[in-house]
Amino acid sequence: MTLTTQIANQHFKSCLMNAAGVHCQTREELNEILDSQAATFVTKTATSQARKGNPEPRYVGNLHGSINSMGLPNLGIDYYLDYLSELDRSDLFLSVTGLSKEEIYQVLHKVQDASFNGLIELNLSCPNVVGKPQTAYDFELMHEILIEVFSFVNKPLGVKLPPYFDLVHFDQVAAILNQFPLSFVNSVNSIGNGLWIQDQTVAIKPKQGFGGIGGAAIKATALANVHAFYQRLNDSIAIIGTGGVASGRDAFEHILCGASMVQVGTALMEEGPQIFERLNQELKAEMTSYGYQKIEDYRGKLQYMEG
Ligand code: HRO
Repeated sequence: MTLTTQIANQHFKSCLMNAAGVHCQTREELNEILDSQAATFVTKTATSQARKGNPEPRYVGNLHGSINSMGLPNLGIDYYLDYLSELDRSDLFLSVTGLSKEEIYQVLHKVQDASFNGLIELNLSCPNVVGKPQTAYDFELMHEILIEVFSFVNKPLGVKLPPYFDLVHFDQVAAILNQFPLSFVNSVNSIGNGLWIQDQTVAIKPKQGFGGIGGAAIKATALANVHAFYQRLNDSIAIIGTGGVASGRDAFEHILCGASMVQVGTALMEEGPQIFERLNQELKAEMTSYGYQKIEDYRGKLQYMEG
């Protein structure tokens, strides 16, 4: 029985890791993920300069779901590149973005020129920056950005996408993504701009309470996105499944839908890095119950009803 998996020629001892934004802002938090039974880590999404993010409270969660409007708090791209160059490992993920396309290019030029030799996750789907739309909902802009990015980045790079809800949108997005040598696509980021209400008041302060929804509440949407892209993307583009993973069974379903790696956000926030020990054990138990020995025995083999 093994949970090993592969993305962009990198081998991982497990298929479970953190989702960007959760337990990954400082080197102390990232070290704790490395010390856990997670396969690897992805950093908090880094921008060209450090950011404090939005006013608090900006996250509320439980095991049923979460809402956040963090506003991209991070220590800046230089911090993460320094830390990653000390680690000098090719199996770590660095998440990056910018508040404009120019900033995205600036950050990625730095990453391309640095000694970093891991995987780049380009976040095109942050829902929480005041006045900034989610890039990946503007298909023309996403296309333009990917043309420029692949003109100078030759390190393994994938994109973090927001959830889509219409089958035509999956067709349109996949048609764009298939034009590029992407190493992976990560579906999904939080569902943008939900509202949580406690008593008579919004649960978080920024943006009058509007924020990204995560956790169990979004599992169905996440699975649909993973499978829709699995059906449409070139085989060379791996899929990372993110959304609503709090048990081994949840991870099993993401893999059945086509995910090669599964990320954990809200449940990691609630339980801490020891969650990976439980999830690895539960996923193995789920696989045993179906007679599967490895991820590739069932990845993407979701069954449909006849007729
Ligand atoms: O920092 C955030 O507010 C944030 C980001 Cl960048 C993201 O990609 N997804 C999310 O739910 N929150």
